[in-house]
Amino acid sequence: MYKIARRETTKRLAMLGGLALIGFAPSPFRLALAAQTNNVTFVDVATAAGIQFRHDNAATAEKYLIETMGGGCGWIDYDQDGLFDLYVVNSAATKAYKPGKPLRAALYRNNGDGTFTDVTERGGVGAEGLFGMGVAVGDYDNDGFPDLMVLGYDRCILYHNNGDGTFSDVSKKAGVENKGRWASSAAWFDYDNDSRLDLVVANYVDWTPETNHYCGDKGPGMRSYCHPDVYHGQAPTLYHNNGDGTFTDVSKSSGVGAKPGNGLGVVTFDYDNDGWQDIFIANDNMPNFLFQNNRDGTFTETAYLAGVAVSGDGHSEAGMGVDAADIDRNLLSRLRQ
Ligand SMILES: [Ca+2]
Ligand SMILES: [Ca+2]
Ligand SMILES: [Ca+2]
Ligand SMILES: [Ca+2]
Repeated sequence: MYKIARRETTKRLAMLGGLALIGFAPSPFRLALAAQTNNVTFVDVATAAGIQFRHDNAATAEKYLIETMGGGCGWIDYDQDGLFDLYVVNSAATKAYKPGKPLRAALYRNNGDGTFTDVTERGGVGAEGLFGMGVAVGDYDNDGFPDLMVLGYDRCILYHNNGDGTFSDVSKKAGVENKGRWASSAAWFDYDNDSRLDLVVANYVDWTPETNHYCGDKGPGMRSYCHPDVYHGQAPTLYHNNGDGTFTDVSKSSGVGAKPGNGLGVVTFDYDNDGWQDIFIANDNMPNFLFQNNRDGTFTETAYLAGVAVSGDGHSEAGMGVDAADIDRNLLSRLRQ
């Protein structure tokens, strides 16, 4: 037995919540709801905490599609002192964009007193030259120190945590460069229950600088970014952890890479409670993927059967992120896109 929340329902609830909080159409009921629920506030302490990082969107008049994406970030307790440290991802120079100084990602060590120290250089995790899209944290070699998988356009970087404050780029040796694909996000999970983390990567579209179409009206300042439908989608990648520091690309044999998607978000969870991890991929403007784990190294794509491929009225949605959680504590996960 399984149960997945209808995304339309959750989306409407989210919209209702948003309306209440920002005071749109402020009925007395909504204002009362806001007064009850809006009792948590946040203060931006980034500057005071010593986090100086600024993401560069690398925007140009050429309107490269990769310029439309943010970099993402992740918490990682890389030195295992019990305090979460912060890794933030950046873009890079392109054929059309030449920044004044080289761009890099950043690792900030949590000092435990509300401040952070930039330890990128010592850590060796700057990812210079990578047009980054996101990061996934996981201890793939079970040595007790979490490692960094940095997603990016045309390639990815796997940084192995050496346990002494430094990391090594092992992408090539590990076989997870994801070369030639536009990786937008990824998740570490153990799909074959061998206690070693495997990796699923959501890929976006086959855009390249050489195939950068002109979209929008002709004329100075009239060019716009293209819709992703202008390009072909890319299938997700599934890497199996061989247990010796290397991975095997099992996208084809597992069925996960059987058809192209426009993946921007991925979450792994056991949606049918059979003890085997399944995969959901949020696709941009095309039906989503739900890969049911067949417990034999293969997956079956069941998004339509499970009711999570398209919206309630049958339209594809602009899926750009997804999470799963047991929000009503009935031990069944619900999807939120
Ligand atoms: Ca730490
Ligand atoms: Ca590790
Ligand atoms: Ca595994
Ligand atoms: Ca399952």
